[in-house]
Amino acid sequence: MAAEYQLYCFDKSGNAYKVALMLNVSGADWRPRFVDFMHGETKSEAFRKLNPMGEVPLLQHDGLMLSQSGVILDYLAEKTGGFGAENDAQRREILRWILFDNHKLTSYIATLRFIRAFTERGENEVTQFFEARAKAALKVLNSHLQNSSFAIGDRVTIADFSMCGYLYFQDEIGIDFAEYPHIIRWLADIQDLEGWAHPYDLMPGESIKA
Ligand SMILES: N[C@@H](CCC(=O)N[C@@H](CS)C(=O)NCC(=O)O)C(=O)O
Repeated sequence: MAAEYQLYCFDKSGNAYKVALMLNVSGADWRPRFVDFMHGETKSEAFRKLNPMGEVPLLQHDGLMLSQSGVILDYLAEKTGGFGAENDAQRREILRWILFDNHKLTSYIATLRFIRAFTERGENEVTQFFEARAKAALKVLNSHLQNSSFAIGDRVTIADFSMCGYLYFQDEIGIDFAEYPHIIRWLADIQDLEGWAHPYDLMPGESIKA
């Protein structure tokens, strides 16, 4: 029987990981569908028919095809009843951190990591620029986590899943996380959740397809 949720993803995608992690720690019945990003599948006509934005994650559920990790996380919080807001103030806080993540944290870190880990471009003005922007965002998050166990208090929410998306790829980002001790503590706390797995173990890649 087909799994309830089908996630279009690949193992190098921290954006897809945000959703894969949510599905896994929620104990959802889900199955990954490998998207061969490294060989251009997201640019293909067939994929653009599924998602005109040409991106993973893409979640198929109940006749819907959802894109944008923040939207999918919000949808899953509603469907599973877990890791979402318990009141309006929390809903706004979750949205605030997800927007911060999409604009300032993931965007710079993901691009920096991509250039460093998957291209031969080497260090240049672009990597310098992205590194400075990434570090500024990490500093904001680190300061916040000094006084808060998780993004919005003592409870893990989808805002945490969004922001941690790329941060388990530390070796590939090329930034020393020792400067961000509260982020290290927070990542370890998320890692303690039942169902946590590293992106490379949770989603299919070139060698393991699903
Ligand atoms: N804001 C989007 C970002 C998604 C994104 O950048 N996905 C990348 C993989 S990590 C992608 O599929 N890129 C395809 C391409 O650029 O062709 C989200 O949160 O879902």
